[in-house]
Amino acid sequence: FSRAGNTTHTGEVFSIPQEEQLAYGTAGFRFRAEKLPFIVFRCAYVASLRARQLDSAIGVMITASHNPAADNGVKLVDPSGDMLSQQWEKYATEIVNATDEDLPSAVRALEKQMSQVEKSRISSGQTKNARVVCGMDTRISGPHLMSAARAGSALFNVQFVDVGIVTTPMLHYTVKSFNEPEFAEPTNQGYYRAISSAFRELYGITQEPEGSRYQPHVIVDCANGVGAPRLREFLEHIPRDMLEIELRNERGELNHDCGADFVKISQKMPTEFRNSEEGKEGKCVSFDGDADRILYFRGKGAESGDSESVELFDGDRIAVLFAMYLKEQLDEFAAIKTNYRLTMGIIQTAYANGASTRFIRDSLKIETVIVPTGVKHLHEAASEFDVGIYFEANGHGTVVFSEQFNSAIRRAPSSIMCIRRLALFSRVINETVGDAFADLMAIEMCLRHFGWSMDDWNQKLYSDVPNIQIKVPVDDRSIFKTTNAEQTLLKPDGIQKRIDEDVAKFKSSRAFIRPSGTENIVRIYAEADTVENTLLLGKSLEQVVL
Ligand code: 16G
Ligand code: ZN
Repeated sequence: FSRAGNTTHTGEVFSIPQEEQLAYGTAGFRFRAEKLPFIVFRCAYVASLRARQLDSAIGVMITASHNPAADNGVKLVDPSGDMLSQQWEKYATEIVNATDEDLPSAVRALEKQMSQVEKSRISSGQTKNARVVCGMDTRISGPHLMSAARAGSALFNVQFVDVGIVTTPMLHYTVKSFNEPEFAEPTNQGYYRAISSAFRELYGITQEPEGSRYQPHVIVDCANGVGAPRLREFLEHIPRDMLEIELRNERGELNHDCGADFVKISQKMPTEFRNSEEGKEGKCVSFDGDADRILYFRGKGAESGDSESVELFDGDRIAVLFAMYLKEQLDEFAAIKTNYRLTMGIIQTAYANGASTRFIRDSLKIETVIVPTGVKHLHEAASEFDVGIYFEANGHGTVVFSEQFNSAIRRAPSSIMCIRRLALFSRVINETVGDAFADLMAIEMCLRHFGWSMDDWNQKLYSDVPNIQIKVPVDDRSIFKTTNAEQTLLKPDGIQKRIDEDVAKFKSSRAFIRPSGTENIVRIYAEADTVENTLLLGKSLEQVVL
């Protein structure tokens, strides 16, 4: 696991050249698996440094989510269970890019930044809670990378906890549980028990309204990933008469022809759902490879003339469902406890369907905030509210609750129904990060509460406006600079003006162009009043960047 600098014939050592530098991106480090052992080793090393500094558990997750099976990646998790702080993303980048020769000085520079308290804790050996907690998805490269992580964290003598094959949100939850023992037991069973017991209790106090059309039956596309084995275990805690869940795509090739990313981008049925009657009529759900994303869908049916196309119930529609349920409870609460005011907001990105944003603002009268792509931006903005709901249209999202919410609701034992509902809902949800299992349970509970079928969930809110996404390969995406939460291009000069002119030609239209954070492409997003106009707008914008 070493990375020597380039040596000249005189024996002088150079650092890693700029073009070979690796950066901790929105998804951590992600590459073809062969490239990763060294990177994972160094990341675990960074994690152990941080664990020792804070005398806490730090997480290392080995996954490449929805990417192909031959890829892998690594992300670090902060002690609270949240994603790594931005400051430490920078440190991780520096340590991963240091040559073996440069490493000691890179570490010294980092240690210089530590506070006196942290230094004295380390020198007095007060590091008994320092742990690196490491999990992996089902990729075959996982076990080897796990051993690289073990070796990396051994350098600082920090305990290493191998939690094996888990979903990304389970790892986040376990890290939080190590650091806050009252939260849950830091094991898979601890996670299953905490979420399922809140679900069962909430089920017990949820009445279906008269004339309910709710169906407690769901078919899940597991993307042939870690969602499959862990969901089977989780479901042992959920009685089948409360919710019946069938699993598909459990053992084939990871993310191939299935999974939330495939369904979202292709808008097609995943494999094992095609030609199935239930797939067409029923309530279907798709996870991604590490089960931190969830989408609902159903077949459009034979009458649409296209038996493979799906109707999507995306992250926006899920966010609106949560918002309606939580708002109803919060309004009731406000009527009783007039001395408390709990705020609620919904965080979206530029990709949110315009119809959803209009519905939230105009009909629900809830504040919306648009932030740049990437979960950390959404999570941070959501934390400004007492109840902060965030979702990317691609299905990554959750709800976060403030300290004020905790004291008014969670720590206030109460027989008042709205308070119990809020308290239990907040325990079904995994606040640390978007979680397909927890979101699934929370969504089903909201649908049951409203007595809604898929038709109801679709028709009672808003109709998605037609939209399109186009990828355009470019030589250098770094020349594209955006502002206004990625909705306006500042550079290259003149492009934004052409976008504005094109957009003005169509009704109810909206469009933006942004550089991808994960691939060397720019992405075009366009919306307009009809499918044809959306295609026309998308095509004309393609000409702008080509
Ligand atoms: C990363 C982000 C995801 C975002 C995607 C956008 C996290 C954990 N993941 O996968 O939220 O939707 O990047 O990719 O933040 P893009 O920049 O290529 O459009
Ligand atoms: Zn994922």
